[in-house]
Amino acid sequence: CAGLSSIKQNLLEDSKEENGLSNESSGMKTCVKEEGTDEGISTLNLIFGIKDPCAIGLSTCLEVLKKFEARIIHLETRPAAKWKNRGDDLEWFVKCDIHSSYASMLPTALDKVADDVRTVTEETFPSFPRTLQDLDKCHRLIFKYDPHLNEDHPGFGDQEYKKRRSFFTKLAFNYKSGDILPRVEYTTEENATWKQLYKTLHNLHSEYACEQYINSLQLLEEVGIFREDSVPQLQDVSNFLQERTGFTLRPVAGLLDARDFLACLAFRVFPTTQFLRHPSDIMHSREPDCCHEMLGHVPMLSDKEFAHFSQDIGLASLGASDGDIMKLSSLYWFTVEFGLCKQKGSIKAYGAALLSSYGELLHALSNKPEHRPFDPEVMAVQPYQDASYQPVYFVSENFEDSKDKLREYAKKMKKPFSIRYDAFTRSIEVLDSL
Ligand code: HBI
Ligand code: FE
Repeated sequence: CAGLSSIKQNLLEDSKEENGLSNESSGMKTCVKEEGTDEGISTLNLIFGIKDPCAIGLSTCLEVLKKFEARIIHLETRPAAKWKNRGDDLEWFVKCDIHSSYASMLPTALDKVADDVRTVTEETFPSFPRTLQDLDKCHRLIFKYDPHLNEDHPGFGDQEYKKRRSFFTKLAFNYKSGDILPRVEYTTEENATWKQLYKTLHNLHSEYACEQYINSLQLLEEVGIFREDSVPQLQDVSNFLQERTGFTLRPVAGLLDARDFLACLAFRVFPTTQFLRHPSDIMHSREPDCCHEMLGHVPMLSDKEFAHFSQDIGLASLGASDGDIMKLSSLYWFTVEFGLCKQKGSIKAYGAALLSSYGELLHALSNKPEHRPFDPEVMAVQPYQDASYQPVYFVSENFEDSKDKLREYAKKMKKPFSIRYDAFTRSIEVLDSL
């Protein structure tokens, strides 16, 4: 590193000049917090890589901080986020107090001698769950199709049905992460609803469902978890999935807020409704019910590639802006709910909303709607509707290809931090944050 010091020193002088700090008596006085007052002092959180991995690289950066009379509160070396693509795999995090009038200059000056300088503030991203227990707080519901509130709901005038729904709502709200999933004694009527839908859809699946779905469904039947006569129990299904892909279920009272819903996916947790649709409209349900979860989502969640893909949407959602949550919701919609894929020269369904809906499955695979190639940029902004059949569906080449494309898309989402999922502890590690 010989000679580097003087080169960097020159850079530093340049930056000082550009910033109007040409000499030590530039008028910038002490930045140390005065006792009892925060006036004029800003706290900066800086993250940067050093151009040279030897110690002098860091000391050059610290020189800049010294010139600006920054008071270092915290200095840390840590692994750089993998996707940053820097040669060096370490980066530095500095928290410092600096006179407010120079707060914007310091990152610019540092940028001359360091790599990829970023400032992080506490307000720049929404908070998100980091552990399985935190998911207990991800329970904001959307009351769009609630039988108690929505006159169009087929159960609106049915007091018995509404009482039963309140029972399921309580079950979901009382559940805490780590609890055994509550077993439900389903009524004869509920089991009859399940049976009718099960039999009807079964005939279609062999022709229209993707092979991953068909294989999983067969396995679920073989082990006795899926049976024509009785609604499957969440605990049994959750155990089944956990052994295959690590996904587990947790009960939910209805349609969750998109941010909360997607956050669960990041932990390979699938929020699952336990109630059944109203018996007056068995072939159709505007809200997710247990039939939709079991016949739509569960078989696909036991496929490794698909599980990975689903978790990736969830991970991308953590700390994302509201705009990006909308885009990820749209992506979720056109894949996990309404996705089609190519298989052995024909197009098959893997989306849960299709696989659990007799009418839309036939519509999606007919020549009426438009079939477009899988492209996250397009899917993220494609308007969608939940009141009638989709006019457009997107067709994946395969799940691996879709996963890679989704990852590329997620990388471009602006976040002031990066995250890693620790599968052993089922928790999220946050890098670059405070
Ligand atoms: N909530 N319970 C539940 N099930 C879903 O499939 C679901 C949800 N909330 C939002 C949602 N799906 C999507 O439309 C996206 O907004 C993520
Ligand atoms: Fe769904």
